[in-house]
Amino acid sequence: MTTKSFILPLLVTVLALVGCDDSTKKKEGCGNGLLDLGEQCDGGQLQDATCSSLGYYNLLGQLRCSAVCTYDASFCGGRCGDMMVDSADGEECDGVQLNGNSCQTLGFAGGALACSTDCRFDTSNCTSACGNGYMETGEACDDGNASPGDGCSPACAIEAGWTCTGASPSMCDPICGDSLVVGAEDCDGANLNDLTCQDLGFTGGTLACALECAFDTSGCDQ
Ligand SMILES: [Ca+2]
Ligand SMILES: [Ca+2]
Ligand SMILES: [Ca+2]
Repeated sequence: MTTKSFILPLLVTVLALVGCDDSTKKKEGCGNGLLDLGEQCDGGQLQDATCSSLGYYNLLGQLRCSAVCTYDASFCGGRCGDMMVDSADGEECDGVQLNGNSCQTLGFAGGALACSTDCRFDTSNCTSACGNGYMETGEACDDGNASPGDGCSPACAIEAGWTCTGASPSMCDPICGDSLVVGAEDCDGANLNDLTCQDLGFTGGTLACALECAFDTSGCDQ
């Protein structure tokens, strides 16, 4: 065996060992560019995750991998769940951050405002009180009482034939011209509230309704 023929196989063996050592080293540890157990990412290996797939708003942002092989979303903008209210991205709230709001600022009498998992206000535990004279969310009117027949129902809905202001308390007035006789109206259009001239003390004649929903007795006989 010549020296040359001895050295060549040795060199090949050494190179192979070095190569093997090198590839063994590459199989473990953060920074080897390969995804190892417990790593979210490594270098450019991001498991196909993007800012968007992780729920971030900045779709043009670039997801990166940190030095400790966790996702670095610092260029991804905000997301729902990061405890920051990203109003520009449509969030009303985020977690316990309610952006300075409460049930009261949203028009309810009281209760506990919460934030849903999609960063919208959850008003299910807010409370309103019909009849307190204060217009609240969920009420069409609140005239300060629980009486029916005055325009605002005991459930704070506007009754048929009435119109109510959105003030607190609501002021309700009959609608003259809707053919419904309510409140202080004598009549409305052709609806004479089932009354006649005789009912009103006249001997006869034809009862009519004036434009302002009061009786017109000019056609009644004395
Ligand atoms: Ca957020
Ligand atoms: Ca109320
Ligand atoms: Ca009417």
